[in-house]
Formats: sequence, C-alpha cells, structure tokens
Amino acid sequence: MPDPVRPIPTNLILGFLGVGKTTAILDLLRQKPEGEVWAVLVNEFGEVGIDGAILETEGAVVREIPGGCMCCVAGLPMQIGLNQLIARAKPDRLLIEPTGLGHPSQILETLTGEHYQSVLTLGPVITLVDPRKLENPRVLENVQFRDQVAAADILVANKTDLCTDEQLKAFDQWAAQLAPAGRAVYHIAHGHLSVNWVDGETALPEVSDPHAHHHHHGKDTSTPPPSIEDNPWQLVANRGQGHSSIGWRIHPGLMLDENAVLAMAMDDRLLRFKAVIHTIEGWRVLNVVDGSVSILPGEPRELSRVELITAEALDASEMDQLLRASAGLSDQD
Ligand SMILES: Nc1nc2c(ncn2[C@@H]2O[C@H](COP(=O)(O)OP(=O)(O)OP(=O)(O)O)[C@@H](O)[C@H]2O)c(=O)[nH]1
Ligand SMILES: [Mg+2]
Repeated sequence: MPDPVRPIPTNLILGFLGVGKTTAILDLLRQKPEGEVWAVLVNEFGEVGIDGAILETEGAVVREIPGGCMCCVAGLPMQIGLNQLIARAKPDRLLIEPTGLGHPSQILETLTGEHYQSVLTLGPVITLVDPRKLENPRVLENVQFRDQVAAADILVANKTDLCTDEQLKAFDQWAAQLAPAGRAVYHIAHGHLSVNWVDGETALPEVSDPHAHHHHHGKDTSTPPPSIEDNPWQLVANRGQGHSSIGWRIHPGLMLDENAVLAMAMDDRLLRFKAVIHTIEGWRVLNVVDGSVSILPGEPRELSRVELITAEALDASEMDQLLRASAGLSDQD
C-alpha cells in the first residue's frame, strides 16, 4: 500500500523590496536537514526573474512565477506553478518568496483554500523588516508593508549590521505595539534565520482586503519567453503596484562589461537592481538596493538576466542603450 501523503510544511518569507528574502532562503537551504528535498516558489515583480537563478545554486528545486505581484498571479498561474513544482520535487518542505511589492492576502487565501488543504500545511509566516525603513513614514503607511507585517507569525529585523542601536531600539518599540501582541521578534543579519523557526503552525492572522489595491497587468503570464537563440537580446517591461520594471534576457555569448553595468545600476532613480550576467571576467551576481552594492561570482547560466525596478517609469530605450553599450553593441545591433 502506498504511504499516505503527508501535507507539505510550507513557509512564506515576506518583506519589502530588497530586504533580504532571497538571502534568508539561501541561508535556510544551507541549514536544511540532510536527505530532505526543499522546494522554493518565487514570484518577482519583474518579468525576467533573477532570484530563481540565484536560489538554484543551493540545490533547491526552484520554480519561478515571474511578472506582477503575487496577488495577481496567486490564482491560476500560481496554482499551475505550485502543482508542477510539487509533482516534480515531491518536497519535504516548501518555501515561498512573494515579491516585495506584493500583498500577501490572496496568496494566503490560495494556500489555505480547499485545493491545497490536504497538500500543504502552512507553517509560520516569517516577515523581514529593515529597521532603517521605519524612519520613513511612507513605508509605515504603505499597505503592502503593513499587510506583510500583519501576516507575520515571526517578525525579523534583518540588516542589523547596517543599523544603529537607536534604529534597533525603535524597531523593538514598533514591534511591541503591533497587534496582535505576542508574536516572536528577532534581530538578524545577512538573512541568517534559524531553521527551527520554520517548524510549527501559522496563527493565520487577519490581513486587510486584498482587493484594496486594484491594478492591471493586462498580460498572459503563461506565455513562455521566446528562445534566446532566435532572439539573443530580449527587453521586457512591466508596470503595476505603483512601480515599473525593465528586464533583459541576454544570450550568454554577449559578454557585458561589469563596470559599465554597475554604473547603470547605481542610477539613483532605481529602487532595485539585480542581475546574473556573463561578464568579460566571468559570471557575476549583482545586487543593488538603497545604494548598497554586492558583487558575487556566479555559476554559468543558460542566459544573462538583468532587472531594474523604479517608482517612476523610465525610458526603456535609454536604459537599453546603456546596457547595449556595456555589451559593446550599438543601437543598430
Ligand atoms: N549588509 C547586509 N546586506 C544584506 C543583508 N541581507 C541581505 N543583504 C543584501 O541585500 C541585497 C538584497 O538582498 P535579497 O536577499 O536579494 O533581497 P530580497 O528581499 O530577496 O529582494 P527582492 O526579491 O528584490 O525583493 C543583497 O545584496 C544582499 O546581499 C544584511 O543583513 N546585511
Ligand atoms: Mg528576492
């Protein structure tokens, strides 16, 4: 007789753009009990999807749902992706990273809905916060931020290496007055979550109306991108959630100049820049958020990927020209 199928323990890792969600999942994957298979579902605001390529390096089975905020893809696209991931990986645990520009309620609804009742069991929801951001009233008022916090079973201050004692104290005071009282609060750096935090059950706190933020992407997320061989330089743009993204998929034969890409990434109109690219010196993982730059060696991929997110829509052709120049291409190429 086959073993009865046990529901897969599942954790959401929430938090605002660039707070350290992918870093934290990478860190959890390094602490995974030997012999277990963990799967990661990641949804990015941008169309191109960078985190999947980064997460695959830690041996997880990864499925990306690029494009849009998770609430918009939380219906069918997410169910298709999730079902395929579960069928392929048969994971012992599932970690989900929704976009930082997303609203968690619809994804929670999907995961706890009838379809997944016997398939998944929702463990603690972990929300990361950069305590420095609490100084910005616009962050505190942001509905996505508030609902990411409201959904948290465990509230974690990340990037504490970059915080002053006062900022950490202010974080603790802010966390202490949040309702409901009594959720676990921790301070960490470099996304170093304890693997023990993923065990247990979520208290499923209430979050506000998911329909409070109407917007439209007007696109079909199920269409696969064109082949990189046929189309070696692909530019895709996305809008929604009061933000815009521009992304590129680039043939790995087109090597980029790291310094030129970095110069483009440091443009202070960008809220976020990330890339897994083939440079003249080798593969690199670039990350820029809040003026902090990280450059790491990367593993060879089937293509280079670049993504930037802005509040105001940028002229995609201006950015494209810069990136093309970094690959030694002119507009006409
Ligand atoms: N100094 C410092 N840097 C950190 C810490 N955690 C993450 N970072 C860096 O912050 C950048 C963004 O981290 P990610 O893990 O990609 O953040 P994310 O929340 O997944 O970002 P999005 O998916 O774009 O929303 C990377 O360059 C990380 O190396 C930390 O605790 N301290
Ligand atoms: Mg991420």
